[in-house]
Amino acid sequence: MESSLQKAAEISQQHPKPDVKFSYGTAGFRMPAENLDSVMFRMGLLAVLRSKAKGGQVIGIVVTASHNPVQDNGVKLVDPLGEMLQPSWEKHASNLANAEDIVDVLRGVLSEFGIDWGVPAKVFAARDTRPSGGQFVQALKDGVEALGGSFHDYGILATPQLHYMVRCHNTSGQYGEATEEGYYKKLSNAFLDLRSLSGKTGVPEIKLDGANGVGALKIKKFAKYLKGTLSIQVFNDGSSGKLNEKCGADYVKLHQCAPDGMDINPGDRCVTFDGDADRVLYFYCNKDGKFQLMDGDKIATLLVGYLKEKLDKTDVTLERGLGIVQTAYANGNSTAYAEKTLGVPVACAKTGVKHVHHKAEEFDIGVYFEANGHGTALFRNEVATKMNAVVEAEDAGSEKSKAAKQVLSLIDLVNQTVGDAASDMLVVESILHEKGWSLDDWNAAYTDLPNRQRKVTIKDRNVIETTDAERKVTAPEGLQDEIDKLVAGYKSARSFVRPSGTEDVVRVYAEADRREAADSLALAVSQAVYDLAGGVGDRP
Ligand code: G16
Repeated sequence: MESSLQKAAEISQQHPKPDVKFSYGTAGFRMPAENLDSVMFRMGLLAVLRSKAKGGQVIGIVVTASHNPVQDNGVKLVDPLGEMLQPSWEKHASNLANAEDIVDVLRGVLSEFGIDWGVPAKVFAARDTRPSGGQFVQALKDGVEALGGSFHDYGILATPQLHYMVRCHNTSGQYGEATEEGYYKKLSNAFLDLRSLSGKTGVPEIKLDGANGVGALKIKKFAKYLKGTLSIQVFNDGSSGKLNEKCGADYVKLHQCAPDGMDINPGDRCVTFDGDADRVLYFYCNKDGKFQLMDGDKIATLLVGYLKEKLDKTDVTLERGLGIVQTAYANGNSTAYAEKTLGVPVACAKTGVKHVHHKAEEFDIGVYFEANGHGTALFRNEVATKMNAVVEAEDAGSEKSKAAKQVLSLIDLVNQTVGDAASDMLVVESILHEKGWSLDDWNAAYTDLPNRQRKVTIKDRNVIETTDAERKVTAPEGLQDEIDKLVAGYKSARSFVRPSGTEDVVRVYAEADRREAADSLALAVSQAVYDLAGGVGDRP
């Protein structure tokens, strides 16, 4: 062990640490690519320790900065069932990234978790389409191999595909085959089953904004497995535009407009992925030419409504039930719709998949979606067991049996490891197709309260401290009072601010009864943040 640690220290000289303070944020480390080489090498080292600590199961590493601009990059670790790295390890990731003496930190982790050095370690890695990705995968490999771990490079994958590979491998193929083809086969088979169970015909046409990222490449491959059941026209496929520039799910959500590079007519069914294809949103222009966004809240409520309908048909009862998990960004009307109209409990967690995912595990079926389009559904094994029992007990042609089969196919269509734009899109398409709904029909379920998000740059975003699932500010002093005062001046209004964990900004969210009110509240709160928390650059 000691010689491996010393070897790692030696090789780390080839990956010198810049004078930067690193912190494992909402989705790992994220910043301008030029600062990240040493972090990559060190995350390779940490992944080896994590794999050993988990009895030799595979640990995943994704090199991506998702929705950030192309000059950024990032890295995050993936735990054995494809979920985000256990939060208690994040501080070790940050310590290792910042360490002058890496051996000291590695020894500390080994002893804190009583890690057995003799356990062989395995790491899977993949990256998005950023130009800096290739060299970073090499740095990861250097780290993994310096500590004697085995390394498998999947090349370019959508982030949720790598999460999927990790789970498949660690469940010995029970979850699926750990190959790209295996992923397409499992999900497309489930989609085709849902199609035939629906008894409906027709080929919906989709216009997809691929954010000039990996999702555009992968959806073209995926489409071939769908056997002509869906027509997907891909825009922003990376052939000319820049990654995430004026396109992609983050842009569409933030600006509440269609992306550049897309040709849209009223009524077209439009979809947007983010840069690494773990978020998806739908949008369209209605007959009056007004832009309509179907965000993560709309997707979650569509899915939960569908599941509830199917569960009711099967008469199956679930001890922990069906629930939905949202964050502070969820539109107030979506929460009311879920609770009052659908009759489904809603839990609130802090922003970040790592928080919402764990909250969703408390239900038998936990559907989580962030308003930005990042989400999935988690199904406990009992759900499939109960559905299989219904299928066995009931006549094959009965409504009960059909509903149970539909739930079973849906379980296979969902990538339960993390939000997955392609899988989520196929879930939405299955539901819309079965119901015979257009986006207008779906949108009519409830009307969003007008809302606005803004970003404010301040000297040090860490001066903003929050509580109550990030809905209230505790520092700097006086900021929450100011927000409360501003909110009181508007009808049906709500606003909160929090430091981003992926960008060097403070995020501001506001909603109110009217568009102008939401915009003006968001502006006023942004100005308060700028004034009271050390704004830099132009005042909003
Ligand atoms: C990541 C996380 C999401 C989070 C988003 C923004 O998404 O996975 O859970 O909502 O960052 O986080 P923040 O507001 O802290 O910047 P992605 O798609 O960028 O990986």
